[in-house]
Amino acid sequence: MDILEMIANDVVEGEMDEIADHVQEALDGGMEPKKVLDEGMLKGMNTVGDLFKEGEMFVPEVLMSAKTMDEGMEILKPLLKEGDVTKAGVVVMATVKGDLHDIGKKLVCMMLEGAGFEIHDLGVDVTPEEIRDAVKEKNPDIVGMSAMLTTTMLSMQDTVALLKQDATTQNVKIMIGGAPANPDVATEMGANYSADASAAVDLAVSLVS
Ligand code: B12
Repeated sequence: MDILEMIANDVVEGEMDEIADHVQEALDGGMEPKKVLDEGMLKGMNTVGDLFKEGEMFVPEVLMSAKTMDEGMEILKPLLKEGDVTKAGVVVMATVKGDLHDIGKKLVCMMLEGAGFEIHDLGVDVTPEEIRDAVKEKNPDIVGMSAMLTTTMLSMQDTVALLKQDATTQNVKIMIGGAPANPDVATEMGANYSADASAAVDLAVSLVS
C-alpha cells in the first residue's frame, strides 16, 4: 500500500492516531500538501460517503472518519496555499428554533465540508431572525435547516418566509432535512429536500452548479 492509500485508508477506518504520522511521512517525502489532501484524505472521505450511502457504514463510524479527517487537516491546513482548496460553495446550516437534535445536522456539515463546502454551523435552537442575519452577513449559496420534531417544522416554514421577505436574502437556495421533512413539504415551502448526508452533498452540488 503506498502512502496515499494508507492515508485514505486511515480516513475510512477512522485511524485517528495513525493519520498524523502518515500525513507527515508523505510531506517529509516531498509530496505536495494538495496531493495529500485530494488523493489521500478526500479520496478516503468519498469512500466513506459511498459506504454510508450503501448502508455499509453507520453514524458512529462516519463520525470517527470525520474526526480522523480533522486530525490530518490540522497538519495540512497551514501548508495549503490560498486557492489550493477549491471551494464548492458556502453553506449556512442550523437546527431550527425549538429543536436540539444535531447529530444528523453535524453529519451533513461534515460531509459537505469533505466535499469542499465552507460551512457556517449556527448550532441548535436557532431562530428565523438569527438565520436571516447570518445569511446577510455570510452571503451563502445555500441555507441548510434541520428539524427532528414535527412541531419544529413550523419554524423552518417561518424561516423560509422571513428569507423570502427580504430582497437581500430571497434568492438564497434552501435545503431542509430531518425525520419529519419530505420532498412534498420542501416543495410547498419553496425549499429542497434530501434524505441523508450523502444525498445532501449531491443536492448541494446541484444547487450551486
Ligand atoms: C438522539 C435523539 C435525541 C437526543 C438528541 C441529541 C443530539 N445532540 O442530537 C436527545 C436525547 C437530546 C433528544 C431529545 C428529544 N427528543 Co429525540 N430523538 C433522538 C433519536 C433517537 C435519534 C436522532 C438522530 O440523531 N438520528 C441519527 C441521525 C444521523 O439521523 P437524522 O437526524 O435523521 O439525520 C439524517 C437525515 O435526517 C438528514 N438530515 C438531517 N438534518 C438535515 C439537514 C439538511 C439540510 C439536510 C439536507 C439533511 C438533513 O441527514 C442526516 C444524516 O444522514 C430520534 C429517533 C430517531 N430514530 O430518529 C429521537 C426523536 C427525533 N426525538 C423525539 C422526541 C419527541 C424528543 C424529545 C421531545 C423527548 C422529550 N420528551 O424530551 C426531546 C426534544 C428536545 C428538543 N427540544 O429538541 C421524537 C420526535 C417525534 C416527532 N415526530 O416530533 C423522535 C423521533 C423519537 C420518537 N420516535 O419519539 N432526542
